[in-house]
Amino acid sequence: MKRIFSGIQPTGEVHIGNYIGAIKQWVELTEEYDCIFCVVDYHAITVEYNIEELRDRTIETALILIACGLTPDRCRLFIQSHVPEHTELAWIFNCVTPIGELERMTQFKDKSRQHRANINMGLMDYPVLQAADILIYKAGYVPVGEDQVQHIELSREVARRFNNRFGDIFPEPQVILSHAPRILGVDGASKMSKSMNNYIGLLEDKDAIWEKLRTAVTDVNRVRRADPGNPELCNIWTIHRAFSREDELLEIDKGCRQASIGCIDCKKVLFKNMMDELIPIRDRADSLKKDRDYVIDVVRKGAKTCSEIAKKTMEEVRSSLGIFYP
Ligand code: AQP
Repeated sequence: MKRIFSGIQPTGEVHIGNYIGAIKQWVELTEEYDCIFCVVDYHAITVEYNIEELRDRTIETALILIACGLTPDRCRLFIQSHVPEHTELAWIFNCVTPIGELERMTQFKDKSRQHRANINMGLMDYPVLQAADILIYKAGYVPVGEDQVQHIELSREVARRFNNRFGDIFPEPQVILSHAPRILGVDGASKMSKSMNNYIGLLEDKDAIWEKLRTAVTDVNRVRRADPGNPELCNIWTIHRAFSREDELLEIDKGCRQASIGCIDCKKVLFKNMMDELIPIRDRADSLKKDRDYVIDVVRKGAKTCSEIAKKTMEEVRSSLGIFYP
């Protein structure tokens, strides 16, 4: 069975960009692939963070993934730091990765601008650790949002360089993009992001979600209700496509272009469909919150089975490198 790996950072509240850009697709892919999903806590410490919050966010993120459908009967789910071979392999990959490749990564440039006082080595090395996360399991496919595509290309490059120098050990992983690879924030300007105040949280309450949706930027050229709109220029439309039925989408597309419906009418349909999908997730998350031991048990078992694979890969890697390891 073909293997998939993907991860999510516990840097903040999981939002609908993460959900429709990645997690929803992860759940679908468990039908066809051998799936490994991970809460990547070591990635989260590359920027300033609150120590107590990281602990809570890590287990909360795992809990949300389970509530979304990534249950232990469908996939392996664990926390990155519980399988230390990830960082061990990252060190080895550092030795085949030119610094220039890392300096040109868009995320590194963006995060360096956002965190001028803390441009640390980990921030630059982020994609190398990501390559190790994927390749330690020899995963051939990585479902991610558009923002991560450049990093996966670098993982391919790392695998190629390693294989050329030390022998054919790693596959060159391929990206699987979802149908909603880039969701903008409610500001309609930049990517919906945990670290920006522009997101709709997956577990936010109904009123808060409606308030954010109601005021979210749509097609900026549609100033008055009587102006025809263009769904292709509207961020709400990209979210609609992930939550609404085909017949509803056709009707809204037509109504928007002919100005027979307004943005609020369109948002009301989206809100209803979003809630229909998100409320069962919230209900499952609420029950899991009452049984944190279950969540801890899931990630512990996930780490145990992933460790077995990771240890095997590291044996191969050390042997091919010429490391003395009796
Ligand atoms: N706005 C988005 N649209 C589509 N996909 C997205 N993803 C994130 N934001 C969007 C995808 O979600 C997965 C997990 O994301 P992550 O937490 O590992 O990475 P991130 O890109 O750093 O997420 P954020 O929310 O933007 O966090 P911060 O603010 O900490 O940088 C990935 O597959 C990602 O592509």
